[in-house]
Amino acid sequence: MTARLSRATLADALPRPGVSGPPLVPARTGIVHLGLGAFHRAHQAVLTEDAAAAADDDRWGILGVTQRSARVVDQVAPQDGLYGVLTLDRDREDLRVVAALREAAFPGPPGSGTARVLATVASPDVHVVTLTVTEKGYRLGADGRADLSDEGVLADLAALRGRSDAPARSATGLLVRALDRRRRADAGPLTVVCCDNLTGNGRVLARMVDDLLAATGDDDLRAWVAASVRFPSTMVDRIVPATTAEHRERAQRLLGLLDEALVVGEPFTQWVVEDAFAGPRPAWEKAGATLTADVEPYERAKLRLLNATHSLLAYAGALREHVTIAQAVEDDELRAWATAFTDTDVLPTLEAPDGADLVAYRDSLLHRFANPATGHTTVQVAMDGSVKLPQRLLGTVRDRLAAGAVPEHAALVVAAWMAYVRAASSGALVVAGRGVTLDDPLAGALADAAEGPVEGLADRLLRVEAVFGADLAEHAAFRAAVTSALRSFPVR
Ligand code: CS2
Repeated sequence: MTARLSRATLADALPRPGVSGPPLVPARTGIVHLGLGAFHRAHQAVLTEDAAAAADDDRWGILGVTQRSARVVDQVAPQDGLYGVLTLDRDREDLRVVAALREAAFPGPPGSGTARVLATVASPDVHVVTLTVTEKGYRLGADGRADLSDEGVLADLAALRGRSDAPARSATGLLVRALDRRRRADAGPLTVVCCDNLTGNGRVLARMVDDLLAATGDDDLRAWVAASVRFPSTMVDRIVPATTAEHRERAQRLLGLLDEALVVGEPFTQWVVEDAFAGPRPAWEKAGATLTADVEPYERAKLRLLNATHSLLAYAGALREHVTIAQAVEDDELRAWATAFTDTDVLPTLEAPDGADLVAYRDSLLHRFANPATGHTTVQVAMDGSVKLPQRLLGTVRDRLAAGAVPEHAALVVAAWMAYVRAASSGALVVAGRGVTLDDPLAGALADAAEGPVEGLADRLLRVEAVFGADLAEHAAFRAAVTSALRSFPVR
């Protein structure tokens, strides 16, 4: 039987061709990360380790906090926190073993994960909290503010008032409880770095935290957070598909060890971080990150070009039974739709970040999407459309409408999502012989709106205010554009 990856087995296994080991093993935990999914492990954790190694600074180990289950904790704990990142390109595969994750915790019941997270954020060694909890993890209300009716958030606010270590029920609730603990421990200023695909992610998170603090009525805590906690915005980018059994076998061939916590990524990585920190941080610029005063042009370009085009390829691709994004981008018609969408509707809404060439960026995206090696699936990207589209697509729609243009290509993306919702929620969607169901936090409401006569489908879905707000359903020309774009899809 193959041995499992751990500090002891790794020391015996290296060196091996195609494998690199951790350049530095952190001696302390300096970062708490909420949302220990594959993306964090393939992105910020790697850059943090590179930065720490480049600066020979061993303070930046990570406590990774999972959200929904203890699965990742169970995967990494027997491996001493070590895991591999398998980078896949058309003609290249390499594996890197990362040691940045010093600890992992699950805050849910049973167990004392929450107590551990609160105590760690209250440690003076910790200077940064990062988050990748996905769009739905923030429980944003339709107005972009904290949803104060959410039961998980309410339970966390009650725990904050009672100063209890009860298991956390929401990411933002856990965060404000941790901020309270830090203030009471007098552990000093803190920087909270949102790394999710939200427009103006730092500002959005700062406002949500403030909404939650206002609801607690604790004015001292609210004032301390305003004075001592910074929320820089960031743009994060790396395509990280779900790890499959085949990926694990490839990694095992390279490493000679079994890695249950393996993650996979494309070769490209980018991180642009607003340089507005309340205290020390890893020297991420030494690892290739861009530290800048203004992240928003980068973020907007990435969300509107990369993520929105990804969604178009995912919905339209799955409806044509393309299993992977790479297959979807090889479909001439879909590729033409993607290009028309970016060129006609998205590019006019963007301002190029310093010295960037957005047309070249758009071309590079299609090349990245066409990488067949990662096996990134259309159904994975199609998940959670109701919370993704407002962030990546509807800003483009609103900007174009405000400029007096009818964004027909963006309407086609909306229509692709609607056709997907209809097919997936009615059991009619089959990709590679497998039935696909609708995986979305609003699945129930979307299925209700999608049911019924095909005519009227666009109107019914446009009236889902949590997605489209109150304005878009009222816009006759946009409604007509979506209705007409729906004809490009097989809607039954
Ligand atoms: C994708 C993103 O699943 C999705 O919604 O669009 O995860 C995308 O792969 C990353 O944002 C790339 O940086």
